[in-house]
Amino acid sequence: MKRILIIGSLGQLGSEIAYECRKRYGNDNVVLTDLRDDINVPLIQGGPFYKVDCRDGEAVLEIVKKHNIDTIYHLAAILSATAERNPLNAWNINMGGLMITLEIARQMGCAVFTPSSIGAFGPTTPKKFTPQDTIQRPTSIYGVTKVAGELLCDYYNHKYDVDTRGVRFPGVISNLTPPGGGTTDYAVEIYYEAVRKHHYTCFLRGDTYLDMIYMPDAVQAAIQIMEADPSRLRHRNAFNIAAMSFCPEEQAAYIRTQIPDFTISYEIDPVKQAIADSWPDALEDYAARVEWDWKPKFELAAMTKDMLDTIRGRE
Ligand code: NAD
Ligand code: AKB
Repeated sequence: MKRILIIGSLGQLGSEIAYECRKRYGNDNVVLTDLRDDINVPLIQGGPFYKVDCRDGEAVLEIVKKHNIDTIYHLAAILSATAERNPLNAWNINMGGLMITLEIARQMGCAVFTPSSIGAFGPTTPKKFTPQDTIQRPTSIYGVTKVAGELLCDYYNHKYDVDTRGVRFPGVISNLTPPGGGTTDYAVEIYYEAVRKHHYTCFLRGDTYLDMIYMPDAVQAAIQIMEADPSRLRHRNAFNIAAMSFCPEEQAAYIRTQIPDFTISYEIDPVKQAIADSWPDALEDYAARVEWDWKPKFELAAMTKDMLDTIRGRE
């Protein structure tokens, strides 16, 4: 039985990985931490939870020892759009937190999952069918921390044999916890506004293609890679994973199949548009498919129906 620590557990990804891990491994075997404790009350009350800064190494080490943790999901981070407003803070949290996690994993023999992102690529990366191993010169501070994080995880694996694993997540679309300040947040907001107002004002251009993934597939990827046979993993960290690629115009067209009078207009945010323009249109994910059998279930039509049905059911 795994004993898991999830750092950054109340965020968009952390909250859903936490629910799934508690279902699979038992509530007491899944310990949660976050900087905040004012959301997701059922999660906080459903098992061990600590309000802790991920850079507080002593506090995190104590939790790892107390709960005999063997696997850490490190999910605390500042996302791309927020990071551009305060690069120093983004660097400190994204790199400081990861470094502490890897050091503790080295001392205590824990496995570590850390997500990278499509943000680890930049304008000189091939935009279409982006290969697993290719040019990585990102132009956002978020991307800089993601590339550095990928390298750091590789380093702790090569140098200290820490069992580090990870994926490059596309923009994650979900309906439990709101997204935390990224460039791809529009693709979540659009569904809420479609149900509430039948209209969405998008901050990206209508023809901006980006990779996206629906949360059930994202959670499956995070758990599946940690359970994968290590002897099959040629890449350990930063596997490209792809599920769907679309632009706001296409997403709006799919929404119209469910809400015929839905309309979209555009008020471009130049900072977010510049970030999106620097990212790939669509990744190639052959390595993940071959090395740990990655296979997403959701594409745009099925996700759109599920998102709209779920949000309508709650409104
Ligand atoms: P999020 O912003 O929704 O959640 C991050 C969580 O970390 C929040 O609950 C926040 O309170 C917590 N946190 C922030 N600073 C902290 C600190 N100093 N100490 C402890 N906790 C702190 O982010 P997310 O979308 O869940 O992303 C999780 C990871 O996945 C990040 O590494 C992110 O870069 C990566 N990722 C996310 C997406 C996406 O679309 N959501 C895509 C690619 C990669
Ligand atoms: C962001 O937009 O910052 C994230 C990501 C793709 O990493 N959603």
